[in-house]
Amino acid sequence: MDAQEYFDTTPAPQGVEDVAQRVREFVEHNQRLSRRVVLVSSGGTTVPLEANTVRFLDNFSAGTRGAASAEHFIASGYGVIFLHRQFSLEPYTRHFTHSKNCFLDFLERDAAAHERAADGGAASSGSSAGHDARPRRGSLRVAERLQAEIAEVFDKYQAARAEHRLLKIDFVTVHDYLFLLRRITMEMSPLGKLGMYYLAAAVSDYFIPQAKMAVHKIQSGDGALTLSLEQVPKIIKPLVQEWAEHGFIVSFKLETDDAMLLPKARKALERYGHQLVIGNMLHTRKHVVHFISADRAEEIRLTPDEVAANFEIETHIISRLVGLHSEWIARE
Ligand code: 9Z3
Repeated sequence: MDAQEYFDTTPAPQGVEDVAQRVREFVEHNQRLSRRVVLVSSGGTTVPLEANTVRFLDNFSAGTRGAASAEHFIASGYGVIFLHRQFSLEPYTRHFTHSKNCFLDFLERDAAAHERAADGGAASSGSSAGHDARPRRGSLRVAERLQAEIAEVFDKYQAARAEHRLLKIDFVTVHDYLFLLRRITMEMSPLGKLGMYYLAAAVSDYFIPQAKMAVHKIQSGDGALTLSLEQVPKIIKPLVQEWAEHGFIVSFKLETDDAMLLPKARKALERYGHQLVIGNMLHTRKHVVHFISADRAEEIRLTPDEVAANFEIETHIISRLVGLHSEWIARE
């Protein structure tokens, strides 16, 4: 089915109009400041097998690419609309949330404050109650060994908040994603060339249309389960041709077979006629990506030293994209 038929036959998820309102305000705010705005999509989409969903299929993606890219876009002066899978990695918090340590490991007792308070308390004993500023015995603080690291991220996070540079919107299913993508890009269209669309989410290629989906939990007594899935409509087409026709549109192509990557990336570019496809392989995606556009192909690869230092390839990706976006804006 094509995109129009999909939207006509699939019930819209709740809350899309609330999101549209928030995006409109965000876009207007950034326009007043003549800021560029980028939509970053991130994380995997689920495909429900039942309307009352017990089972679903999922697409691989931790959200690292999207969350890291969002931070680098903000550092480069952009406003970022971060459309992400619920509970996947998010800008700033990503440095701490999905680690093997839980957040309690980041804390320690503030023994010094406790002693200071105890001293102060002794000196002023007998004074009237009610103004006791002593921290309770449970006073906690960020562990000494993490102070510098957390402070650095905290400052960037606070600045992004204070400058209203980040709007976060989450999705779970491929349906949420498609409806939100359509609505958000339409609200972004007044940005014209100042808008960028950076589609890093791992979007399912297959789904079960509403009319063919089981309403209740599929019962397990009948032996093997055979599923028939249909193709998700190619959403980049209306995105490029209708919803964001003046924007700078970057899609990602993910493959696991080396021989497929560049041909498939080129094919996507030809089919949709957008500005750039970034090709990446599942197992090397953190170290090498390919930029494929109509007039050039270039590789971005971390050096061995950068790999050893855990350097983020998104730093290079975003700085290159900011340059390409500037060229796009300057073009007649
Ligand atoms: C990507 O290729 C992303 O770079 C990754 C990032 C999902 C690999 P992580 O989130 O991984 O950092 O763990 N995203 C696009 C994947 C995709 O579904 N592309 C479609 C395709 O390949 C086209 S829209 O056909």
